[in-house]
Amino acid sequence: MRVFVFFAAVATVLMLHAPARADDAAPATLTVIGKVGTSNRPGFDPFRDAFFKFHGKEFEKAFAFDRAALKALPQRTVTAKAAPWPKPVTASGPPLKDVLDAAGVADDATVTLFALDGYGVTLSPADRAARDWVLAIEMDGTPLAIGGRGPAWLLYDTGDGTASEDAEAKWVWSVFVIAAE
Ligand SMILES: Nc1nc2c(c(=O)[nH]1)N[C@H]1C(S)=C(S)[C@@H](COP(=O)(O)O)O[C@H]1N2
Ligand SMILES: [Mo]
Repeated sequence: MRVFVFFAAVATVLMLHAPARADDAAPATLTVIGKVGTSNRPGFDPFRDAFFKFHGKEFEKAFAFDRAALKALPQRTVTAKAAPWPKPVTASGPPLKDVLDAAGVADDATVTLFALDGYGVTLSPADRAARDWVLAIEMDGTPLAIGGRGPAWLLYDTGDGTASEDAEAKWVWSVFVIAAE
């Protein structure tokens, strides 16, 4: 009897800690591909990875983040303003560096951030180090949506100033994949 109670207790604890079923899991919203240090998903598959295929993004190694994983990283809030915008934006999310570190991307890697529309911006190691780049996932406390500027928006703080057109061109919205090489 005592043995039974013991095993019942162990079974209960195991059930409470069971991982979420696959259909409860959140989808990846941002994937780092190429020269990552750790993979947490299988390599490119032309059938499963239809949208990566559409964009010609094939890879062996990749590290995928769902929103919770991005929120679990340190968060920064930036104020940014570009000339054509109606008002300054308050946006928050993890620093680009923390995202790349979590994926095991080396500091001397060049990265290109690609958006859903195919727009891409390449940052050399020097470009990466020159700014406190943030991958915003919220604006004014509201999650950035697909169809808006989500899933992620590359920005940096401009304080009271206004970004130049060159700077604004680097602020990629709707980022979903980062290629490291
Ligand atoms: N995904 C994506 N991000 C982008 C662009 C784009 O075409 N697609 N254009 C860039 C350029 S050149 C500018 S000027 C701004 C324009 O959009 P916004 O000022 O509304 O952010 O976004 C930048 N980020
Ligand atoms: Mo632009």
